[in-house]
Amino acid sequence: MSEPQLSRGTLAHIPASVKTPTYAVHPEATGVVHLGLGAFHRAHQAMVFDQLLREGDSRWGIHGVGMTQPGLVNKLRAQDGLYSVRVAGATGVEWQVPGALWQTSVATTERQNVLNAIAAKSTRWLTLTVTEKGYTPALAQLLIDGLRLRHAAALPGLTIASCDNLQGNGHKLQALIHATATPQDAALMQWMDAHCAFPCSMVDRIVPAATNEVATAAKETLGLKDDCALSTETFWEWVIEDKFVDPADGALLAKCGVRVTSQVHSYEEAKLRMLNGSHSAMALMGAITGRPYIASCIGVDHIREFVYRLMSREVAPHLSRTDWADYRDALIQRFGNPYLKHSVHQIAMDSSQKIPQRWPPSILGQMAKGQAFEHHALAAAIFLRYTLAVDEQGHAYALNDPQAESLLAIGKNQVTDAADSLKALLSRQDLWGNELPHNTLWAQRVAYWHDQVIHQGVDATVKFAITLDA
Ligand code: CS2
Repeated sequence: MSEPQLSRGTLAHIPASVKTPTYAVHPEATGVVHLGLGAFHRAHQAMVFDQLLREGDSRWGIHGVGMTQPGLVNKLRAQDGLYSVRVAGATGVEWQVPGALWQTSVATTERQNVLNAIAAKSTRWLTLTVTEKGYTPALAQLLIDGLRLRHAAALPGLTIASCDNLQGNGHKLQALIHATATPQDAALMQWMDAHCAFPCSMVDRIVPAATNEVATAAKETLGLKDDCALSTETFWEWVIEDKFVDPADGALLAKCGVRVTSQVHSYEEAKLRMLNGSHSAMALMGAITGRPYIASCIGVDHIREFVYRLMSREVAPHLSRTDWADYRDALIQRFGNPYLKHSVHQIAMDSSQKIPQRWPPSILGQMAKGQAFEHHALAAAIFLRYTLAVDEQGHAYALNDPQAESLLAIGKNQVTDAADSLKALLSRQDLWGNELPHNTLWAQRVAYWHDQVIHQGVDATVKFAITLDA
């Protein structure tokens, strides 16, 4: 006999200690189309929408769209859109099965389903977590085609909330749609600007990719097999600009703990530079030194001190968020959460798309004030070392990045010809912006640290860096 598996039909077998959905499901009347059905959405926004559904507001069921891979969508379909989430932190461990995912599609193979969902009468919101590299004309075209159907049917506009780790994500998405639209779309664009809202938003929760360990723990806890189980931390934050097609949505979200404000910018910049900036630095260090998880990196005294100094000395002075010291201390705690097996290679993935948001604003801020930027210069040197694609023990790893080919070409001779590699890396405006590639002091400091990293190794160099009064 096959093992009993999580589904709507087996929900009743789950122990009462696990929070399960209690509301009716209406797959034909989803209110939210979500693009990018990764772990993050399922353990963050889908849980906020689950809360709204629990409170009796049936307009928040999700039509979840996997952008390319049918694998996960198939697994979710086999479980009627259900999956369990282990929420773990200093206060303990809880399990929950959110029930907001009512429909699923795959954008590449079921494009028409996605367009129909965007143009469905019940749809009110469209949310996106398609990752930094997902902001392509193909994404914009999908939205244009869906909105065209919606416009033709004389339906109301949508609140379209980009939730990716990009500064000003709402503006970026709206601009991308405009840049992709053709002159024939002029009337549609006018309607979109007048009737749809593009709030900027900052989302935060550490949600590692699913692991076998979580699947095993889920089975023990639920008494059912769950092929889509996730693990996350207790902390979550969603800050969204007060800009909705239906203004009443702001109060509804706020009641669930979402911060609705006109000041998203300060939360975005703090999160991208403090959390994500430290994440990228640690992930690259971990990849090179052979430490598999973020918790294994922050658990090392000199790495923790490096991250503390990076945030305090080089990031914080340029933030508009004034409670940064508490934010920093909370982040260091969160990074150490032993339940989160957050792979350094998962975070190092797509570094070419992530670093531009995470590091250059702080480096430029320090330069403008005549202050040192040694920690970021060392992080940049470590990034170059990472492109060697082999760790300090000699184990090769893959560079999973849309720029992998060019990065590997830049990095391969860095031990024998460091100057050439440094020049090729630091001249790239796609990584560093317009100013840094022309800054000779920046180039000198990265070269200095790169030489240390190559000859002394990452750990010895980081240990040395934290003794400097920079
Ligand atoms: C991470 C983020 O993978 C990454 O690049 O830095 O996914 C991070 O875990 C989230 O932004 C936390 O909210």
